[in-house]
Amino acid sequence: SQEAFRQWHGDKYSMFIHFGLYSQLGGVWQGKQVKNGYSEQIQAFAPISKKDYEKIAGQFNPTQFNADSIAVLAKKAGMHSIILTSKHHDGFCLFKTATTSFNSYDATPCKRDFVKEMSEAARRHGLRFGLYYSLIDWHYPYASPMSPHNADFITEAHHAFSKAQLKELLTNYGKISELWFDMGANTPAQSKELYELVHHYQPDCMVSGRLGNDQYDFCVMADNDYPDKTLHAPWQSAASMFNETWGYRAWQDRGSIESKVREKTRSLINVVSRGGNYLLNIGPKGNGAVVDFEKEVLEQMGDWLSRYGYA
Ligand code: FUL
Repeated sequence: SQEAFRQWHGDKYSMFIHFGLYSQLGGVWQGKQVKNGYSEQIQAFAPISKKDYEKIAGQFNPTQFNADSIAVLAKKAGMHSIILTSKHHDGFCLFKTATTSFNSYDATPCKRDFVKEMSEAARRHGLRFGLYYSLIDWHYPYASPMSPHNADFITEAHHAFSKAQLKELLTNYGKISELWFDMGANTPAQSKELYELVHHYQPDCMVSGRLGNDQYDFCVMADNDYPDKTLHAPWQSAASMFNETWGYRAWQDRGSIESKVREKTRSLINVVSRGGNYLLNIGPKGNGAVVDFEKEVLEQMGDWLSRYGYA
């Protein structure tokens, strides 16, 4: 609806969070830095067998993950909503689900539902809350072994699984501001069905263009990209702190805080002034702590925004 669009567009600047089992590896496998791809996809790039990867869940206990302090950080940064990875390509779910035991509640010692924690904290601090959801899940054939690009098609079983998960996500966690589908090779009928399913449960939830087949409420630019002129259709630019990864990378060369603040503030201005929404990512560590560098960058950007009356 117009109202849903108006609200979503009003967010302008939001926080993306890539967090999952991969955060625990920090871009390192068996003592080696895995350099050939995003660290959130380390399972495919290292590569790591399913069995070994699943073992990581047995040690997943992010005692430093504090949803309230993340929400406070987003507020300080001048952001208006938070989008959390409910499930990335590895298929590990950050929510308690009946569809698979490979989730942060059932497969880990911590027994936590991070979607619940983050959704509640966001609302407590006056922020809207949305979900990233990958349509690729490496537990399904043809969506293996690695990137979106070699997923040939989504099987009916996989599609049914996604529908069941989406129903949970859209009915158990209150209002979801946007569903950030990440690309899979849906058929037109599958995309349409998922688009309708989202709006059936939550009519005002904005759906990202990566659902495919022209079923969307807003377009998402290529990773870290934005157009050089004003676009009149609803659009969003998703940006990582460091272009090479979204998930935590322990060995990342971060450069100076000052130049990062300048770079990201410039992107924010370019995006928003051209009519887009800017979604800036953080990749917390495996123990759940926000990386100090990222925290500092967001706080300084927030200071700048409030100095000019925007936050
Ligand atoms: C991409 C994914 O493949 C990356 O891992 C990341 O999640 C980015 C935001 O979207 O398509």
